Amino acid sequence: QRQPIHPSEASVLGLGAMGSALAAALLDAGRSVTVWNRTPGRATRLVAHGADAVGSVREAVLASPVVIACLLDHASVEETLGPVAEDLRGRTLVNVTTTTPGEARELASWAAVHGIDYLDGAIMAVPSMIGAHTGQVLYSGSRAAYETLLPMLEVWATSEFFGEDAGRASVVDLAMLSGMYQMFAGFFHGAAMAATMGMSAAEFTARQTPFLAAMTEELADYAKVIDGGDYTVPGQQSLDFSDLSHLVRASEEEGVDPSPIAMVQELISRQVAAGHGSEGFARVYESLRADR
Ligand code: FVH
Repeated sequence: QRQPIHPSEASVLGLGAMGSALAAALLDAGRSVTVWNRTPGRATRLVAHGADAVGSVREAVLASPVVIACLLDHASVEETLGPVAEDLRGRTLVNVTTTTPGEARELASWAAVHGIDYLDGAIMAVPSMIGAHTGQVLYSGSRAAYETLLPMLEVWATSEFFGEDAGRASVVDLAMLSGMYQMFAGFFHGAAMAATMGMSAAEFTARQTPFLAAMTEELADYAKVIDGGDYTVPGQQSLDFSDLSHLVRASEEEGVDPSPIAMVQELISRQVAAGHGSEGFARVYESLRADR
């Protein structure tokens, strides 16, 4: 059976900051690329670089065996791809739009119904890191698609495959971002506290950065306790000792919203109230983990 001849190797849907970076990296690597964007006029630089710009999603889909969606969110992916489901049949869809795990699984099921090979991607990089190999893209979904496309995917960043459940890459991505944003929120709270005695955010940062860096050394020990499931192992800082109500009070006294630290104190209090005060601080994990 003769294979269909495609004018390009990959089509990129969505030419925002990230979609443009992905398309540019593919072109830099000598790949032929078709591009589409909802709002016209965003393809000029890519076209100068060798991309073929088309005016409809359907044309973009029909142009390549591999379709890469890099849109705003899950809703925009559904809105864009829904009308071209039958055109996607027999092609590979790589969706690097940020979605929740459930949304990724929903798209994978939709793709299966329409005979589309689905690979979900979670980009752990900013656009300037694409092609510079300083970032990572996590994948889950079709193993065959991942293995076949790996030489192309590696043009963007280091790739890692997390299994055939399409939601898994998103779980890892969002778990990493969750840790990061909560660290930032803690930093903002600390900066707001320091500001009440006239310390600039820059001054506070000079103190906070090395302190936080040193504290991240603790994470590996917490991980050992969590994975071992024994919060009574000697040498741990206890939950009773970790009571943070004075931090909450201090924040209130200084007129600073205590929300970030109050949230941590709430997690500690739940475990203390359940009778675990003498156990290690890592037991806070038990207030959070999924019951599976
Ligand atoms: N930029 C980054 O640093 C992060 C890094 C981690 C992963 N994200 C995710 O990548 C997706 C795209 O992000 P982006 O930075 O390219 O985002 P924008 O520059 O805002 O471009 C958005 C594109 O989506 C198009 N779009 C929006 N809504 C629709 C729609 N309803 N139908 C079709 N296309 C739509 C938009 O088109 P237009 O506004 O120019 O017409 C842009 O092409 C995202 O999931 C990040 O979380 C990037």
